[in-house]
Amino acid sequence: MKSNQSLLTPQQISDYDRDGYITVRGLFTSEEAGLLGETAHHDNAMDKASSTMDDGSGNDVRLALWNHPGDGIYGMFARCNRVVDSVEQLLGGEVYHYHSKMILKDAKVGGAWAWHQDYGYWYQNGVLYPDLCSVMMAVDAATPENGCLQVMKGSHKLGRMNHILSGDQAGADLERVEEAGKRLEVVHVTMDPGDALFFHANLLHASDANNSDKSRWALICCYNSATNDPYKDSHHPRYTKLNKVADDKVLEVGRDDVNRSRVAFADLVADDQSAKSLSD
Ligand SMILES: O=C(O)CCC(=O)C(=O)O
Repeated sequence: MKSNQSLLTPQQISDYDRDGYITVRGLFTSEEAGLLGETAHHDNAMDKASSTMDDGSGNDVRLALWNHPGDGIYGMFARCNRVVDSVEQLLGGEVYHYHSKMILKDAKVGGAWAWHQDYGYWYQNGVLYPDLCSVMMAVDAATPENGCLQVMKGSHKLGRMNHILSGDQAGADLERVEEAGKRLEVVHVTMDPGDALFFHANLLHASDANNSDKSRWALICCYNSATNDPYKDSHHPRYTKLNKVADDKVLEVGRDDVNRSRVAFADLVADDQSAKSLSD
């Protein structure tokens, strides 16, 4: 794949504007996706840095989060042209890496995520506009059985909703979620490794617990527009130039046993002020 090519078609961009998300099948090859999965599933540092929250029904919502993409395989996925150029097309200009996270939804115990908008959290961080985009990259196949992501199509146009803390998680105002659900289609986003979902910061999304015997891990890289630099410091970075890498770096670094895990994980969730500040 050549660097700097315009990846998304005008149709994909208008679908994103209308629905708040697009799915790009096979954005990564099976070898690239396989290296990501193999690295992640054997990554002791990531396992140790992960945080677990109760989903309110006794299941574990587990994730590892880091603010700077690094030079390892996760960083190559987060910084490669095919992802970042696409996000820049969707947001209409330069973006920077806001953070990345690995969602470690394990077989049998992986917890549910309540309906929420990411901007419901990020609003607390001094981010003025909802000009952010997340890219969810499937590490394992995601199906309704193992708790794939669900999105409410077109809900990014509802504007930011109030988010209310319930247990460890902040969810969008349930009355409004219910009303939105009567009007908007809920889509189960099934994905294969290598597929990517690009979604708007105000898109309502949720997922069910994983009662199956298959894990459902996913890498989610989040980007903020360079023009939307937060007006105050928070636990996620203000504008920091993102150094893009050529697409073939994903394979090059992924095949390099020594270098592929080079990322500094941050245990940010345990003291994540975004959710807590919602209870004030
Ligand atoms: O992966 C999931 O099931 C949900 C993740 C999510 O909603 C998030 O990280 O904001």
